[in-house]
Amino acid sequence: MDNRTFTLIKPEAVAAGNTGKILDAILGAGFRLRALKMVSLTRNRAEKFYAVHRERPFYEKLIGYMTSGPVIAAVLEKDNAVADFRRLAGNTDPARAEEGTLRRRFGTDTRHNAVHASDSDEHAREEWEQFFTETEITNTDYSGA
Ligand code: FUP
Repeated sequence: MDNRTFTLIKPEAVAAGNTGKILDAILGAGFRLRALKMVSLTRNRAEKFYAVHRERPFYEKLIGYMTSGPVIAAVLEKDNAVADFRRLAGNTDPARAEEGTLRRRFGTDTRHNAVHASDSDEHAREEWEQFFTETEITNTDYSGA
């Protein structure tokens, strides 16, 4: 399905009280929320989520960070969801992200960069399936959020 993507609001953004502002920006950009939950990742779950980065030098610190506090997981829907949400998220490094992007507004450095943004339809599905069952993802059409 090419109109859905997956995001995590990362621990520093949740801890700083920016969850509401980030969700507001996401909704304001035209995304609909299809599923939402707060989760404290175990090491096992974080390792599975970031398995593709296992050999990278930043991996251990990334896992430590992503298990340091609760995250907010969400399935987002919009035409062209994956690409449009990556644009809204901005560059991996908040200092290089465009003005107005979520990472520029709420991130502090490349690890503490406020949000995850799936990089393909296939990965988006693999990622949301780690957080939501099919029945937890709503298909109902409704106005507003
Ligand atoms: P992105 O797709 O923009 O999230 O970027 P990557 O897939 O390259 O990186 C995934 C996550 O790894 C980033 F969100 C944060 C972390 N990371 C680091 O901690 N250090 C780095 O140098 C690069 C990435």
